[in-house]
Amino acid sequence: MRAVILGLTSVLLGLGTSLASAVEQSPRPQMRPGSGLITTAAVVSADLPVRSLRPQVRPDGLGDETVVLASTDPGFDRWVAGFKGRAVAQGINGRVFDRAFRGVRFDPEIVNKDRNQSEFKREIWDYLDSAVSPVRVENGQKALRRHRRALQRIEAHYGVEKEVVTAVWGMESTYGERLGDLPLIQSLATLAYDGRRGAFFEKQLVSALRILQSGDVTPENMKGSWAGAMGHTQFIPTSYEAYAVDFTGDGKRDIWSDNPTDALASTAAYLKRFGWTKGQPWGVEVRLPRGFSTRAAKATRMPSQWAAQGVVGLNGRAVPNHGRASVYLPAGLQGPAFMVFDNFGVIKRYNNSDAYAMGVGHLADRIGGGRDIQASWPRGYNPLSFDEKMEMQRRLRRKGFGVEKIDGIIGPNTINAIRAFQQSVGVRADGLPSQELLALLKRS
Ligand SMILES: [Ca+2]
Repeated sequence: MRAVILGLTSVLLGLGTSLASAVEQSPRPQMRPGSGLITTAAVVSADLPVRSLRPQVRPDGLGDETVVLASTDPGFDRWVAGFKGRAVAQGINGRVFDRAFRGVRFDPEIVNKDRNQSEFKREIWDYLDSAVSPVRVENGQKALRRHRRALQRIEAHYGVEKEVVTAVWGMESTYGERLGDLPLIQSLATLAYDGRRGAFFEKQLVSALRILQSGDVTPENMKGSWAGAMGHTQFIPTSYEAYAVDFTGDGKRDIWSDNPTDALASTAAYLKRFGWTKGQPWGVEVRLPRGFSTRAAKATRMPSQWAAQGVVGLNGRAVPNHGRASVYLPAGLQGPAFMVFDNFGVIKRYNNSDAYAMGVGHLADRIGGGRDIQASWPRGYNPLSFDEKMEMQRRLRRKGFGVEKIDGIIGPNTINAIRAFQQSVGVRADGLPSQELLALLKRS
């Protein structure tokens, strides 16, 4: 997947140019179909989802009159008039349409976000450092405690572990902190009119209007990311229609509410629908025998068959029989290895990326008290601890290299600041958050 930069510190997963049919079955818009098992770091870095870090708050403020006036676009107004006919032909009530489009304008900011998706290369270890940061694990444990009763009921009903549902929540909206606050109809209408993937967004827009027509949510409360993903676990409208559930029993599938119950249940329903097996891990870290090849990893075998080939758990014994599995080498043969089961593929139905699936799976494990990945990543440098990363960010900021947020997360803004600092002192501008860098910051 392509990662994109929006704003200074935040990175998100953009929309791809090829929206495969898989998109229709995925709760949120995706870039492109997955490329199967990733076996080298070089491939991995181009295929990482970093969308969960995306910014949701627009600095300019929606509803600001100057923004609205500046974005008036006669072509857009004509398009809306034409689209109304198509929407009504698909069963949308004219009054529902008019109410939904009240005050809706073409939003050039949305188009900017869609078009200016800068590439941001990210290694798997950097991705996991932030996707499964100590803060996110701790906040996940707190969120689970806070919503334990609802999550337990959801687990009992759908057979999806509360830790897994919580982990998706953490990845998608930082446990409800970042739902996206852009008016959905305006974002989708802008993207449908803009036309780069007009057919896809027009379909989402009609779906969004049907949701309004159903009375689940008002136009004022129907908010989302710039790309149309909505609520605590970021469903796009067609996925909402197909999979969202009312779990609170008030007759509304409210995935936007402060109460995340409907959204969390909808996520569990989605995972269940795509074959989640309760009790089966996403994956288990394993040891590989000497001479193991990346080609061998792609085979699908039972754990006992893998054990016969020398692929065993970290305890040296065969991995318990959780069903058929392949071997996932997120950073090639030099990094950690995992035996991954069918549930790994189920998580990928949420976002078709191996790295995302591993992020969700590992975050769920850690929320449940599981241990960190044991083998080390082939980073090629001596990494900093989480606290050291924050110290590095503080030191960069103090020296005038614009770090937006002291959060221990290495995003494009921090990497740019590292590079600028490195250039200023005449060392190679590799942008790596290494022990060497921190030492240099302390010295200079
Ligand atoms: Ca409800």
